[in-house]
Amino acid sequence: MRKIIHIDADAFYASVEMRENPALRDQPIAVGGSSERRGVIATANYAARQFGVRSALPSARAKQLCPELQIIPPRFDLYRRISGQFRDIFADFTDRIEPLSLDEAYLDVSDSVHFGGSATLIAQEIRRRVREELALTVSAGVAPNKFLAKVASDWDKPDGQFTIAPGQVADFVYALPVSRINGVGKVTTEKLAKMGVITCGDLQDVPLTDLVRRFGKYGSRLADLAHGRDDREVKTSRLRKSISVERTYAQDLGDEATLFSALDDLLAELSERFGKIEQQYLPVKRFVKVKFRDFTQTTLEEAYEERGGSWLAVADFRRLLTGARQRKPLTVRLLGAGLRLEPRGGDNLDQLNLFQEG
Ligand code: DCP
Ligand code: MG
Repeated sequence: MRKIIHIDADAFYASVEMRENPALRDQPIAVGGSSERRGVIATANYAARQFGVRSALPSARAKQLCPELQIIPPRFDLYRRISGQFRDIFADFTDRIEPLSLDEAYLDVSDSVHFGGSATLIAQEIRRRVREELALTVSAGVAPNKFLAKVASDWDKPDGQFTIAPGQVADFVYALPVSRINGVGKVTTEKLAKMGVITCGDLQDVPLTDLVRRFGKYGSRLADLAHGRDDREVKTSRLRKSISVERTYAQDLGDEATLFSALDDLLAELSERFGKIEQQYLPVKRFVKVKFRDFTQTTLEEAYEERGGSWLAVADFRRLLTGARQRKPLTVRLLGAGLRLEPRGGDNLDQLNLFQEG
């Protein structure tokens, strides 16, 4: 029996823009192309969704639905970077990660030793860390397979979590509208409705031969899904390139003593997390990241000159932090510390290569 977690960030691009500019928090915003240039909406925050603003809607139409809507141009590099940070957090719990897009991934935690193997507690911890370290929210679904995990992550969105335990699968799918099956769009939903099929329970009653006749190969897949069966594996992703810990502070940090003590906390956590992967990865650089009061950020890094000694020597990181701070005379709202990594050679490398994206 597998334990699968599906993670999906809430209003991803829009939430990132709200994080970067808190003045946007309570206003309807969208990320997308400009309405003057016939752009479309990539996503909208929840305030804008109340007006019917949705992904793929022409921006001009979105402006009609919600005249106050602010449409922000996308910053893909930023979203990609954050996607990597999500991945770094997931990687502390399992190597078996399959990213579906920048804001979505499946995790197979069947063999995870964390939290006594409880996928629900792992998902909770992932969501807590994303909130604290990245100041964003993600929703999570926990289930015995990918299909149900994805349905579950959507169940309690935004900032929600929902578990479908193995013993609940039968009851859950029985009442589940077929329109919630990933891949069942408007056309298939209508086709099924004409056959009197609204829920997966209804779908279970349709003979397999009928489904295959009408939907071809997808018909037998539908029959499986109707029963909550899905044996697709989580296809694991590429190697990690860094490990880091960062925090956004409720109150800006100003004096050196406070900053150093915050850094100590980060290093303690970094050390614990690096310890779990130390056998597979060799640190090649250390870095410190600082985001100032004005939201500009800077990263200072240095290579390890000798590969030996302590990777996480406090004095080295303090020196980097002091250097990074000197770049601006402002207080600090976010602090991060991390290591750039290379896979170690030998057997471990071969093992890791098995997980590389094809
Ligand atoms: N996206 C896009 N065009 C689309 C759909 C999505 O450019 N038609 C982008 C913007 C989204 C991101 O992909 O922020 C993630 O897509 P999701 O479908 O997960 O949507 P959101 O994360 O924005 O919202 P939700 O809270 O519903 O997950
Ligand atoms: Mg999302």
